[in-house]
Amino acid sequence: MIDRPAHDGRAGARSRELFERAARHIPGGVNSPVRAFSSVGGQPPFIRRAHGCTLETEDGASLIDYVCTWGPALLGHGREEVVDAVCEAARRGLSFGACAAAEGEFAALICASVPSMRDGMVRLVNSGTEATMSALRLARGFTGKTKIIKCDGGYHGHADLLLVAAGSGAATLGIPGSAGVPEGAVRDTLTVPFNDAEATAAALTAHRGDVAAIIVEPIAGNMGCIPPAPGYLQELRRLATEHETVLIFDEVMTGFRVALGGAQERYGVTPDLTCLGKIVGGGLPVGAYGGRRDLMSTIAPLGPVYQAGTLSGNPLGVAAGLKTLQLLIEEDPYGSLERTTRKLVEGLAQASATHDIPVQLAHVGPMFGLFFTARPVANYEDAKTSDLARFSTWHAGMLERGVYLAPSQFEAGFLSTAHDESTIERTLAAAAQVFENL
Ligand code: KE4
Repeated sequence: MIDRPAHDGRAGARSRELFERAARHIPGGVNSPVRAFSSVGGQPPFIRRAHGCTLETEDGASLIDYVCTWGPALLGHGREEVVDAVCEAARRGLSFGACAAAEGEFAALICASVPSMRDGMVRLVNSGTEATMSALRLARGFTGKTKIIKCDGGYHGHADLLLVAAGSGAATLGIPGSAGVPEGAVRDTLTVPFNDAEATAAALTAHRGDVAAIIVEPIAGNMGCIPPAPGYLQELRRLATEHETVLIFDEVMTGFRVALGGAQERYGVTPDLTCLGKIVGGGLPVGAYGGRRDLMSTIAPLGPVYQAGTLSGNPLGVAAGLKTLQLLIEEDPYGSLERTTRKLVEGLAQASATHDIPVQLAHVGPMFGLFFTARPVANYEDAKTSDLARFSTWHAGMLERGVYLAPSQFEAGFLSTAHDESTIERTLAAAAQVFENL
């Protein structure tokens, strides 16, 4: 093992060996592409253990984690009450494939917490992808319409109909954004810029009477972190109602993160359907979609829209999600999370300004974004003006100083309740050094 500081998170000999071994049998050595560090260079450190806001790597480094397993670890890694709940459930059986009491309890608590589900229903699935895929099928089945509108740069999982390249104009038909996605699968998917209600209105007008759904991340978290412009979400709500189009908030990332009731609670805009993932499973594979009772009553076995899943609502995911939700309700950490994140973001702004590094910073609750550009960032086009080479140097510099950031400019950063004052101070000390050398 080369002599390196205990906090140096770059892949050492052990991680490199494990990466080489993984790559023999797993495409790219990873089970999800972004983990390969392709867009920032270098190799990923392998994680041996995670606790609180700390990751321990196989090379013995201890890192401050701002990925939080892409959002789920809002209560920190390995929160004892959640682990205990999962272990207790596991001892009763890993999966029944049959009805169990905790599912109804969990569904009731989700519906009580998420405004769009308050008088409605929710269906548990196993990932955010399943949640959005199912919600869109439901919107099409309920309305009998075929087109869907999404935002350029919005990511809603990897279902074919959502893997669409950005449309050149608001009303252009979708073109595949991935090999293996046939033209027909995206022909009815329209893309518009985020934060552009006019373009959305134009797409609805161009396809009047045939747009089943608008699906949007209410806070864009897959092009960095971009908050909604004032009035944007309210206008989408008005347009969807006017056109009898289902408004779907993809809150897989923002759900239970930016408020207990997600972005829809924070901004006071209630969609017709909401997709959840990440935190709803407390770190286990759980997704969910739900909302208006008339819509959800169209789902099998009540109605003609089919959706199913062997492990949907399984006892372990329900145990983790239910306990996580109960703790969030009991502890209400949102004020503290807001203050801690603001301290981080303000500190980063100050450090970058000290070294004349043009950055755009944004945060909503405990999710934040940093772009290396002088141009204000309101949508994906703006985000793409970020200096990606500079981002890579930033990412590597922070990793070398013990701070583990998402390995892509187009991802958001996440805090947990385990990030405390000293965590932020250590992060800002590292950032000052990296900005100085950028
Ligand atoms: P999953 O199928 O990965 O559980 O969820 C898909 C999804 C849906 N909607 C939103 C807003 C999402 O952010 C995601 C997944 N997010 C990515 C990171 N931005 C997960 C990380 C990964 O792909 O490895």
